[in-house]
Amino acid sequence: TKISLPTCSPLLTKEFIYGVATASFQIEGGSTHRLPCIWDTFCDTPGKIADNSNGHVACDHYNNWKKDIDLIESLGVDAYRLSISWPRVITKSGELNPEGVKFYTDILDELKKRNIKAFVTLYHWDLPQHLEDEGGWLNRETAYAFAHYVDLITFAFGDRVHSYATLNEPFCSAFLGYEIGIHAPGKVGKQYGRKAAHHLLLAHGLAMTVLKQNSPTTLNGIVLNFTPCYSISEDADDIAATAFADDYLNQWYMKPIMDGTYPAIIEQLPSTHLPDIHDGDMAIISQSIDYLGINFYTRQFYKAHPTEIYEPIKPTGPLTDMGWEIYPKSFTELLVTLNNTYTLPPIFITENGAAMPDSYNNGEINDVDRLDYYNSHLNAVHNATEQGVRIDGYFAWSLMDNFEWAEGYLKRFGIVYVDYSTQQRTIKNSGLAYKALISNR
Ligand code: PNW
Repeated sequence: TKISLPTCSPLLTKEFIYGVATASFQIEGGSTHRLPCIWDTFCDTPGKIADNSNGHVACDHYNNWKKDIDLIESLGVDAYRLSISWPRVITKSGELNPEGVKFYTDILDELKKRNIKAFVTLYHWDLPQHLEDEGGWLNRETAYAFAHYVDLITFAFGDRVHSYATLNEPFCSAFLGYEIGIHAPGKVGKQYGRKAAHHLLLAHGLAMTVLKQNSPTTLNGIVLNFTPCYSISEDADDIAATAFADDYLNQWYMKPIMDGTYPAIIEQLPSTHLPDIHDGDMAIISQSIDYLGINFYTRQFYKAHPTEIYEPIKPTGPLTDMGWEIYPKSFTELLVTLNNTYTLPPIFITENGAAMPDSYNNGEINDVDRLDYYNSHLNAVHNATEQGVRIDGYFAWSLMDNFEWAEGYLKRFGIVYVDYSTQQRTIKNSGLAYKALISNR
């Protein structure tokens, strides 16, 4: 089995960028060499992580980074998307930590040597704990602290980077972390989510200003995740509930950046749930970006609810190990709809992939379901390009199995298998198919 695309596809040209993606907390370990972050604290809170694990060792990428770059090179990818651990590179007093900076400049130098483009995400959820102690993303000052960190680190990285993303998935930070509490820091309350979201968006905007100054030649943007919303019926109440869910969960992060306004449903929210928007904030948030990173995994059905505004419906049909429905058609629909709704910059698919069973067969890891997922979803991306959407690249999530947040190490998204007792890496069949696709272009 392999990944096959229509012969004339733009996804089969050398200009299309293929990559693999990771995030600092999920792979690095090396936790004694950095400040504590909100995910360390969350992992230490009983009942939060499915296997009671933590990120102290993870894939021990902190010690294995060079071999991991060999692995990335062996896959033949054009680009590697990594994230920078803020608590590794900035001290409590807000200065650069030379040890942390060296860790990343060594990696970036090595990538450059091997002609692999570095796509650097500046925030993939590992907020320094001391900033959370001051209110975290509920505190407007955190946005300024982020801009300060971005100023220092981009200056230190110089010309080593191809592309920066300010934030990864502010939806996850704000909604999962501060509204329903299934991610760090585990706060629960509708009075928190929108406030955290606004400060995250402000942090993005302030960081964009810094990037335009310090790093005008890199591609600078943001990574958003979308879970397209579908109504369970043609019933007007269900359709209205679904539209609300889409504005609340997806467009809440997209529309401020593209149009400088929150979705109109903001008028329906109680004043206690509203963010504190200062004059000028929306202009900072909506300044131009060079590209938009889109992460896609699944879609979600909704219906109306007697007391809540919407109710998600438990998915049926083919599911991944996360319990997420496999429905590639909604990936195409998402990209086409966004293209019709907004004036989009070039798009990179910055994450797509699946947690799936891995079955061993004579030292071979035959993850047919994951391979199928990549095949169908790359074809979904192709179909979007056929309908006029400009897409410049695609990153598989993830390079290797890693700490899958609230699921701990129980769910595996890698195209490379990690044996956590030996830290041995083995390329899965999906990884070999991805490599073949890239080299056959
Ligand atoms: C993304 N949701 O997380 C993250 O960027 C990755 O770090 C993560 O490993 C990957 O997807 C797989 O989960 C998400 O509930 C987590 O909507 C949860 C959701 C979306 C994205």
